Order: sequence, then structure tokens, then C-alpha cells
Amino acid sequence: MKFNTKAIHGGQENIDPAYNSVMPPIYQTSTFKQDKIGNHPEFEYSRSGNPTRAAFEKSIASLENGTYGLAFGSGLAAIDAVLKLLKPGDEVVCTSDLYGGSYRLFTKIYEDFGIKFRFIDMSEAAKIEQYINEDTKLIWVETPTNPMMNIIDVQAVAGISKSHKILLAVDNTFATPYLQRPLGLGADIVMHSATKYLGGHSDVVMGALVVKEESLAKKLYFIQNASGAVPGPQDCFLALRGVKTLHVRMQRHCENGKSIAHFLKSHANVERVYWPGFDDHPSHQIATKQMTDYGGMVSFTTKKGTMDSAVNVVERLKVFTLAESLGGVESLAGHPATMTHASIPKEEREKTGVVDSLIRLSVGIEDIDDLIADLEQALI
Ligand code: P1T
Repeated sequence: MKFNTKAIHGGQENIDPAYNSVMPPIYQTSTFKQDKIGNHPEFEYSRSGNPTRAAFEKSIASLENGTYGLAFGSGLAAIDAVLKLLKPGDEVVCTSDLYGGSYRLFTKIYEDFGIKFRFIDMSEAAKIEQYINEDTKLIWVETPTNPMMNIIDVQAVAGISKSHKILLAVDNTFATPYLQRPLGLGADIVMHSATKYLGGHSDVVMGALVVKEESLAKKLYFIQNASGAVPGPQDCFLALRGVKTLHVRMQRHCENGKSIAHFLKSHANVERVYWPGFDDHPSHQIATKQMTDYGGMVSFTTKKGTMDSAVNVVERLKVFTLAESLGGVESLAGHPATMTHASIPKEEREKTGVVDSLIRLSVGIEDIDDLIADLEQALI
């Protein structure tokens, strides 16, 4: 089955054995009747499993070309489940430029449990080797990175993780399986904030993991059930409904993202535009190799280079909404330094390019003329 067909039908066989409904029913129940003691039905308690959740989990597993999908109450809950595979003394090598909430979870929660995180620039995969030692158990990659749009060569990193028998997890939130499928490039775990493009309508907070290997799936399922950060059935229904249009939405996000990246690049009041589709983006070739298009996320700095100049632009926007998050049908604008990446100390975030004049756009699927006119009037 090809991707566009899978987005609608992947993993959805026999979703309603009771009435053959075409869309999965929302099984809004915490528990399921058991016929007799010791005779465990497929679903017995909704933390352990729920049919609506299973429909979403099978869908995302199918889209990522994985075998097992696991849904969580948020993207961070999904990351948290991966980190629970580790023990005190273990080390994680991760991208230095990543979502501020991931950084906060790593440094403010897991460092206290004795896990060490090495934040490094992974633009040259070979350089990762020097940060690996016998305690390294996980490599955490975000690509494209949030918000600097750096691209990490997943296949090259997988070569290193495999040679050291270390798990490789890829946060695929920005790209989605429409643009890149990390398991096929050698990753062990794919992670999503389903709050973003998968859900696609800014109406649900959810996360997901997808793996291929059964023993890893069993460990993660144990954590999912034992820790219990699961989404409710209604949220799973919404996320699944979103996934069914992922391919058409992503196509438009990419088209609009490209037009806006080019518009910004030629604008006198813009200093620098970060978008992997440009020939002069430092990892353009890797992006072209591992992604089928360049996505709908675009970051840029103002020519004036000040906090005020960026704040003025985002506050003047009318079609773009000033808000956290990304990946919905509507265009959003954010100011990473004070919003999504505020939990990263200023010196740390500035090293990766998250300066006060940086603006991040999640380009939606509105008419491109209205989006460009909005930016034009805001960039005065
Ligand atoms: O918000 P939540 O569903 O918990 O997902 C966390 C997360 C994980 N990974 C990436 C790459 C993300 O971008 C996010 C959430 N990001 C935002 C809310 C944001 O505006 O960047």
C-alpha cells in the first residue's frame, strides 16, 4: 500500500467487529467486562489498552513502516517513556538544538535521577563518536530541529548507534512520516508530538512512539502501562481523524512553506532565513536525501537583530496567530526565546542560534497570497 492510501486505511482492518462502522467508534470506557477470572480479553482496562487507542496506534505504526505503535498523553510523555528505558549512570547523546521542553525534561528531571545528557552539534555525524563511551545507551535526534531547522543524517547516525549497540530515537514531529521515515534509515524508535502535524487541527495534545523490534516494543508497552501516561479515547479518535488527511495537508504545508521561505529571503527587513530547501542551507543535501520535501516550518531573524524588532513583527501579524505549537491547518508565529525555548539558558540557546530576534513560523494551509500579504504588512 502506498503512503496516501495507508494514511486512510493503514492498520484499520476490522476496526469495529460489532457494527462494521467505517470510522472507529470512540470507546469511552475505562474498563471492559470479563467473562470469568483468568480469561483475559483483548481489552480489559483502558490504561492497558483501548480499541480507539489501538486504532490510532496501528495507523501510526503503519505510516512509519513500523510494527508497534504506542500512544501517550503528550509528546513529552512519549519521550519520558523512552527515557524510562535507562538507569542511573547511563548517558544520552542528543542534539544541542531541540525543543525546549525536551531539554527541560532531560536536564531538570532526568539529570536528577543520575542520567547524563551530552548536547552536541550532530551536523557532522562522525563527530558523535567522541562523545560515546561504555555508559552511552541512547542517541536522541531531532530532525529538522526545533527551531533552527538543522538536519541530521539519520542513516549516518544509525551506522554509529548500531556499531556501539546503542538505541537511536528520532523525534519525527517536524517532518512527519509523510516526509521521512526514520525506522527505514536505521532508527530504533520514532517519536511524535501528535499534537502537531499528525493531529493537524490544534485540538488535541498527544504523543506516540513507533518501533519495529518486538522486545523493545514489549519494554515500552510495559512502561506505557506501568506509568500510565495514556491518552483518552476521544483524543485518539481526533488524532486518527487528523492522520487521514496528513498527506494532503503536508503537501500544502510544504508548498506554502517554500513560498514563504523565498519571500522572506528576499525581504529587506529579514536578516537570515532557516529552511532546509535552500541550496545554501548547510544540510540541504542530507535533507534532499532523507526527506521527500522540506516541510512547512520556517524560522528567520530580523535585520535589526533586536528582541523588540521580532516582538513587533509577531504582534503585527493578523492571519498568523501568535501561539505556541505548530503543525495545525492555521498558520502560527512564535518567538522561541520567550516561548518554546525559554527554559533553555540564554547562553546555551544563543550558541545554537536561538537569538532574541528569531521568529518561528508554522506555515498553515491558508491561501498563500493572504499569508504573504500578512507578513508583508508586519515586516515594515
Ligand atoms: O507538546 P507535546 O505534545 O508534549 O510535544 C512536545 C514536543 C516534542 N518534540 C518536538 C519537536 C516538539 O516541537 C514538541 C512540542 N513543541 C511545541 C509545543 C512547540 O511549539 O515547539
